[in-house]
Amino acid sequence: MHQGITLNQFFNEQWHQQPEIDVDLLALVDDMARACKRIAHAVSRGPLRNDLGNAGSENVQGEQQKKLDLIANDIMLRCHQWTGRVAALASEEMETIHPVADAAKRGKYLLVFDPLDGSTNIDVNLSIGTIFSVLPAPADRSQISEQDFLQPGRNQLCAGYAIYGPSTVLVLTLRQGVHSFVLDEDIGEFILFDADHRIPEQCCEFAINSARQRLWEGPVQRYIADCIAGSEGPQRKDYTMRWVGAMVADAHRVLSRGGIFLYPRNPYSADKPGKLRLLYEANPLALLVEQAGGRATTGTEPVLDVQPHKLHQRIPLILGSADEVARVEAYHRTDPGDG
Ligand code: AFP
Repeated sequence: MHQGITLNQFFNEQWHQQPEIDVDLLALVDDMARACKRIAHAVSRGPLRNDLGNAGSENVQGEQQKKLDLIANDIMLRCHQWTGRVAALASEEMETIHPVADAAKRGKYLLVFDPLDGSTNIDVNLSIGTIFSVLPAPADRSQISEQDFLQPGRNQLCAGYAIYGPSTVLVLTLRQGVHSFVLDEDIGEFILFDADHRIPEQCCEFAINSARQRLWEGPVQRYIADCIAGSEGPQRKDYTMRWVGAMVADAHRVLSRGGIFLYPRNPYSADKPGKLRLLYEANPLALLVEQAGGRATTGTEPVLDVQPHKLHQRIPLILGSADEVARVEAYHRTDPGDG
């Protein structure tokens, strides 16, 4: 696929090659591109519009909401709820699901998203992003419930993220490969720059918040210790560590050049087994990584196989280069102890 074409041209060409791709899903991708352009603009203007800092409210997770969290959430609602393609939306920033008001305009997709991941990075001008996942809506859309969203990640029809960094980049999959587009602000178009991306199978870079080491489960303790032992240790190679503090940024680096991202299970907290949310953080990134040839696991099972039981459910997440994630899974199999 040739570089330099627009998002619409790219998917139009894909549709001619694979007519089974639903044109309504392609239209939803176009809606999403529009929403991400608007969020990118709002984020870049944040300091100039006094939109930094806390909004004075908390989300369902009990976390302080940033003004830009709510602005981004509002943009996502305004770009998707009138299109007739979405039956209902769900967001990290909304406690309950948001069915499209006019039942007659409820489309065949459910959209679940984190409108602005990495909120604590906003005020210090570090990379943040929007993460989204598209699920099939039920045939009968007259009564949409939270239960309709509780589908395993393997059901996702589309997943992706926009990362607001030196450039605004949109990375997405419709289950036929992972494709990346960069926003050309001069013309307001996302331009293809990496089609059918493959994540390197080998890596020597891990991403984990080492300040929480005391809370990691045993296999992750041992894996990270062995990485730190470097070429003298069992991994027989030296590693480096990176931690941005916004999963979308850490995952983008891992997807782009290889590596492994870990936000492991906390065996000391039954109600919060991990920090990251399954439906709108772990599942979309897991689908992207698997589509690019990588792996995504809880430590003991593929993330995409997990059956959700509540909308804002948290999950341990380990994803990245296939060989490295498989190594961590082996640590869980050979010595699963929690201590
Ligand atoms: P915020 O959106 O509150 O900044 O949290 C971001 C996040 O959910 C995820 O994007 C990061 O990888 C993770 O939290 C960072 O968690 P720590 O602050 O514990 O390192």
